[in-house]
Amino acid sequence: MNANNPAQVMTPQQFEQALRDKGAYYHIHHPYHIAMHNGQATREQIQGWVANRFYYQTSIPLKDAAIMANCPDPQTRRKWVQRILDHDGHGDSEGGIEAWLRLGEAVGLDREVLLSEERVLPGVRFAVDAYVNFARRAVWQEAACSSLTELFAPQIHQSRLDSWPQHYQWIEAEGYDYFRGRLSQANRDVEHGLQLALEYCNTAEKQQRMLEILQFKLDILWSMLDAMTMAYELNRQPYHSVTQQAVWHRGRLL
Ligand code: AHQ
Repeated sequence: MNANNPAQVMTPQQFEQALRDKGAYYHIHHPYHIAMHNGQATREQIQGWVANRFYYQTSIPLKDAAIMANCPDPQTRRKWVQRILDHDGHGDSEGGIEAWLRLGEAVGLDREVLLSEERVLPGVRFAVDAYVNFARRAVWQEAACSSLTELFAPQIHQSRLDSWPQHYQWIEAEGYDYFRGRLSQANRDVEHGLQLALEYCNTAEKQQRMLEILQFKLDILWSMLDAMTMAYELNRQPYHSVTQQAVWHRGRLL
């Protein structure tokens, strides 16, 4: 069995299993997510999560556009463009960013609070910007396959739909539209992403590097929740020892 021997190339089945095994480090296992799932999150912790994750959501189309800008293959681009449309909207479909703004309103945050990015913590911004900048600079196949954390996403969206409505009666039901929409979109994304990964990673070196890239993306998702834990659970937001004001930078500088 060469799945555990980095020097030898894995079969596509073994490589897919090695990618799926990375699910052990998915942010569904982060204490912040577990607390939200178990109904132990406060209104402030939920609002903080929604406002910070909005920065991730609005960065996804920039990430996907960067991948398209680096991809010379029309067949791939015509599929990948759907990801941008899923978020930005198209025709009479409002898109995921608009749906997330409605999630914001459902948890008691005005659209302007999300759009202003005033609540975005530095650690969240740095993690998300690392993802966008990786996509701008990386070989397009590597950037495309870094989206494969979505192998584990349908489960996390479903877990919210299964638990939040009963735990958080104060959240308006319209807010859950985003998670419902992602169930099918994530599955479609993964089908394409997995096909790209299995085609592109045809050597042991490429397979090991792709596993490292997937870990990088898992680290991004985990680190976002670490920043939120510091701020909203431990009350140690940046500069808390100097001021209770939110003095960190807000602009998208990169
Ligand atoms: O809502 C999410 C989303 O639109 C995307 C796009 C995709 C990518 O291109 O990296 N990843 C992703 C994810 C979304 N939601 C996260 C969540 O926990 O709600 C999960 C995340 C992912 O697994 O990468």
